[in-house]
Amino acid sequence: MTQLTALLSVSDKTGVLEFARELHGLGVKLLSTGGTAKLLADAGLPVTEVADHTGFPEMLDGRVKTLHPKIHGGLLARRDVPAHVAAIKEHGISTIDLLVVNLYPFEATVAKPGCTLEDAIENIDIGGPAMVRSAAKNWKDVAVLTDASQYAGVLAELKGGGISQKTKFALSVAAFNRISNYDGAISDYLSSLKEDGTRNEYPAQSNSQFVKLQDLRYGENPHQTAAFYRDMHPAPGSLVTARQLQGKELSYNNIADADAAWECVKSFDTPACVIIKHANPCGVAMGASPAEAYAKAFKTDPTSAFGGIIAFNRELDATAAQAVAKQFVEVLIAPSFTPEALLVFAAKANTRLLQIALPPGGATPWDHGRNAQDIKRVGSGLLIQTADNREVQRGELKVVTKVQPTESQLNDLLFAWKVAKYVKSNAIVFCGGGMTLGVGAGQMSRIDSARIASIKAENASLSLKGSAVASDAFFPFRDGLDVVCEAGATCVIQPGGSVRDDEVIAAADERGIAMVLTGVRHFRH
Ligand code: 93A
Repeated sequence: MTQLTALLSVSDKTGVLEFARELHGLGVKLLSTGGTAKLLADAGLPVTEVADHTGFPEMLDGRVKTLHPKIHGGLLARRDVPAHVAAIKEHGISTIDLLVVNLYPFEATVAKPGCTLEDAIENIDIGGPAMVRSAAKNWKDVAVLTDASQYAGVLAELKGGGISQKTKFALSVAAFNRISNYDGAISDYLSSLKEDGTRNEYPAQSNSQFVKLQDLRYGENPHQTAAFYRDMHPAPGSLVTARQLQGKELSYNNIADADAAWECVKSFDTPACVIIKHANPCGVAMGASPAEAYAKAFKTDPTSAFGGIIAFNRELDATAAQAVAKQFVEVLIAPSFTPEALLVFAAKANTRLLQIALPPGGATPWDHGRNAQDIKRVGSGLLIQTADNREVQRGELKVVTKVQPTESQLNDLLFAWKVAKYVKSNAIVFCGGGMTLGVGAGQMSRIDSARIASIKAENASLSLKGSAVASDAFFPFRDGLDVVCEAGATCVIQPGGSVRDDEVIAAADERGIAMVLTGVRHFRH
């Protein structure tokens, strides 16, 4: 068997001497760069310096050490392609079968307080990643080790007769992951600076996934700074594709609320209007026209609607525009505006008008124009989950009471359920006739949300008699159900799944109301 060659070039020298010693014991020829070569030679191992191997000295303070055809030819040549074998032979290049590299400690360097731009730049490894990429690309012929944790496994396989293709592929994937993270760290770090090394708080591009759209005047509060970014490839129909037709600059809270309004309104197939305050819907309604939908949505909670963010899923016409213009509105969103509607707002130059095209296919299919992932920042970490893009279909509902809901009750229940999904938990939403009648949002107890929802209906002089009510999660006790029934609800939609479901269902039967279970929960925090 031909002798194997290993090239070792590591910044973090942990475990490398022991590993090299074992390789030597297995008859592997050792090639190495300056510092690594010295460590091995000092320990008495026979090692050839890369500079001697290539016949080209390390130069430019080590910036050029391994960037040589004798190295890259040896890593990249395919052993099963005769032309490759002939070419390296012609140029006196020998193959390298094992590459052991870990990179200049860029991440650790920039993490140090007081790190200068110059320090950081000198710690950008060029030759190491180049070799890692060459070896990882040619994984069928070359095993590439980028972390000391891989040494033992590779040694065991070598002793067992050779490194398997499975392992070589896994090593190649790990190598590309490492390079990708390394480059990501460099890109993030450099993006965070200006050319003089001072901090650029909101860079033009933070990393390859997001592009900055604008700096914001401030964040959630005036003492916070903020910027707005969008995905490199935004989903059609998402908020970031909006065109602002007029009005003051959008604020941080405007954007967050506009997103909540738009996400909710675009989930309806029929003309609908959503009014948002502090990320919660304070009025949602369907109507034969945008004007009718708005009038109904506004009725839910005229007090809270003041200064709201209002979204429509149909072209905004003059009639609806005139109605909306009577109230103070922060942001108005629609897929389009008639010229007459625009004229109504021309007199109100501060009102922000956003035009967003509906996603192709409208409200369905459900995932169109929605994020695949939700991301939340916590402490020094991230919580990432698939987005709550689940919509319960009529056929999935399970009636659990003696009383069956009527067709019109079912429509109200499904409407209430749709709205509840966009209300912060605990959510209790009373509806009837295609509009919200009372919304209880964001309370720490479900029963309080239920009480608040009925108080709000009372404040708006809306009757809850015969209403439909949705609860975003199950009733843990019958008390919450008692509150909504006493307020006037005659049908309920909720996920079910409580250990006390039986008690809650019995309470519904006792009160002679209809209850359907969705089997799906919509917590929103
Ligand atoms: O300065 S480099 O980007 N230029 C190179 O040609 C090169 N080749 C290997 N850095 C280079 N390396 C890196 O040197 C390796 O990735 C490794 O981190 C380090 C090992 O150097 P030494 O063996 O001299 O300690």
